[in-house]
Amino acid sequence: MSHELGRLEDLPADYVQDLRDLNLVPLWPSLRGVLPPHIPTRQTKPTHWPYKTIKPLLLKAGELTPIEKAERRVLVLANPGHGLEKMQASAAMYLGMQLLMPGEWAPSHRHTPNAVRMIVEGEGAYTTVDGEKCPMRRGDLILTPTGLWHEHGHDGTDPVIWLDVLDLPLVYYMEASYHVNGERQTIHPGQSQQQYAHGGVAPTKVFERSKKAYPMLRYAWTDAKAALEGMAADDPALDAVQVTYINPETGADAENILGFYALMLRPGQRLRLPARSPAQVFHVIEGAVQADMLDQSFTLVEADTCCAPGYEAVTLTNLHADKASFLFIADESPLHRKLGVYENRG
Ligand code: 1HN
Repeated sequence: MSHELGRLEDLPADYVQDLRDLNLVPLWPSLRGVLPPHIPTRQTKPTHWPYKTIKPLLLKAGELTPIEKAERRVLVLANPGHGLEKMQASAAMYLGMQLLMPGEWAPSHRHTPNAVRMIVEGEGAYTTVDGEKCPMRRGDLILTPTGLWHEHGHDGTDPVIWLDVLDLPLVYYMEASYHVNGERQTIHPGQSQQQYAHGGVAPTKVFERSKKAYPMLRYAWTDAKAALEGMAADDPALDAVQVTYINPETGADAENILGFYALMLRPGQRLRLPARSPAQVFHVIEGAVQADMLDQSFTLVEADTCCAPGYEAVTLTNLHADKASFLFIADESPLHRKLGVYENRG
């Protein structure tokens, strides 16, 4: 049952002022606002950021602002529902397209928010995370989890562009966001990805497993794509051909707050994702996909990105009738599950 509650205007102005002078506020005029019936108020609006509109403006930023003046040369994909200046794609997710030009260097730092990079375009760049040099190739996912040093370099000949996904809005809201600048990292040999290159078996030192909280830092697209194609071929009846990027030591999500997935849509496939509480981001790695949510329909081509608010179903349609399309998905599921607010409403 929902009663009409008293409004602020129903109270004597001098009473409200007396409260305010003592840093007090009556709850009942705002109760329905903070606790709406049945479904949360979501500022996250379905939003589409076409890559072809971003790329020229990002290249222009490369001319206008030298890397030394930017540290990270990024155009932020901001959700207008939150207000552009908030630099949020959703309540917990930040998205940005970052440009590194040949020969440029983005110096080493570490910070409390967790980041991942999904490589969009270009060859020859690399990011060094916790001393591991991770080559950046199209579709690769590279982790830079909380607290780990990271820096970017580029030995190639053409611009490199990637999509950054961070839990910055949440960590900032928690008043827990800060960074520390560092020295150029000493690169140690080895690729964590080689340690975990085969599913179902994990490296075992005598009596000891990896003590690293984040044992695998680079997830090559060639491997994720091969896993999806293998699943699809093995089980033609499987409708959601999807993998989750996990920590290969624990099987948990790769990072603590945001979840990362790759989804394959078979030729012409239409897939309805149920209404679940976390907001989601979709980015086309290969192919073309129509994304329908609420009253919006986005046509996503390669390298396009869009976001969907939580508690809404999303229908994805592969616009290619003769070949598969592949999406990278980021969402707030790990956060919702850990906090106990995760819901699947079907
Ligand atoms: C950051 O450290 C990077 O290291 C990119 O490339 C984007 C956005 C907000 C805060 C830190 C990077 C970022 C960021």
